Amino acid sequence: MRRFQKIALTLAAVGGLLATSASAQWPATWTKPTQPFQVIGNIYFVGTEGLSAWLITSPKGHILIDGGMLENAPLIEANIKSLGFKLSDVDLLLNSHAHFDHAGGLAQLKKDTGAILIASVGDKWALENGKYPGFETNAALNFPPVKVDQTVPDGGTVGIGGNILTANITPGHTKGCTSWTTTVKDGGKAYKVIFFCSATVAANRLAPEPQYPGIVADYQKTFARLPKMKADVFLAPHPEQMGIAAKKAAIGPGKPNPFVDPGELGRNAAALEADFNTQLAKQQAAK
Ligand code: 4NZ
Ligand code: ZN
Repeated sequence: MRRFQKIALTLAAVGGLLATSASAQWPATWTKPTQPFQVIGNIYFVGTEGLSAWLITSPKGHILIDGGMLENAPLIEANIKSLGFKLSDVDLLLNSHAHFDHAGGLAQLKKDTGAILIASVGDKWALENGKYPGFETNAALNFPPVKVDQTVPDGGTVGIGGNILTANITPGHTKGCTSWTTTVKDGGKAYKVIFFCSATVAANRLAPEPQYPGIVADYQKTFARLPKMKADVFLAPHPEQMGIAAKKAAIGPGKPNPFVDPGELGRNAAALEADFNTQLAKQQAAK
């Protein structure tokens, strides 16, 4: 297994995950296997302990959202198979955003499933070049490039069988950050689901030299939009961002599905916006 060794990051902060301006290593949870499980209806968690990957199944073919790190591809594949699904039935790959920790496994997954990849226009370059825009020369952030077969605009839909997903471009964390939304049926009821892209500042430079032109306005646009979006089920790219451990522990026959929480998107959006404003002020003061 290839491991990312200690790398020197001259970054202000990396989403609170990594050390500041010091050598840092990706959290061990990101590549740590964990049991896949049914989240709600035909949606399954197939990621690792620290990086989400989502399988949406149908008799006509399955959709897989995110590939984790490069090392995660075999773990995701094993999870899909252990749930009783076939890799060859995965026909569509999607991505929350084009960072090494969510897109690194996509090239391998594409090869092994034969699926096509549909992604946003804004993230196409990063996916096809395997680079972190704005940190192009930092090899530790590279990942295997993967061809985007088709692009989707904001509001565009993709799907297989009865599973239709809408691409909501919520830019900032990346230029083409895509929050996919869909409706899922469970126990005779329909629930709105968001596969949230992310809106953390993480390692992004906001000022004085922005990570990409227009990044601050993009985050602000996203924070204006998120409160208007409604979701009964909030699914995040990092499992701990959605309190997955507590939810998993609360799953049980006859109990309400713990993943149904119509307030979760709004609470996250407010916290993320507050953090963004703090980081922006800090970065502006540092110039
Ligand atoms: S992320 C870095 N995708 O927000 C950047 O969890 C962004 C993330 C993780 C790590 N980085 O630059 O080291
Ligand atoms: Zn990211």
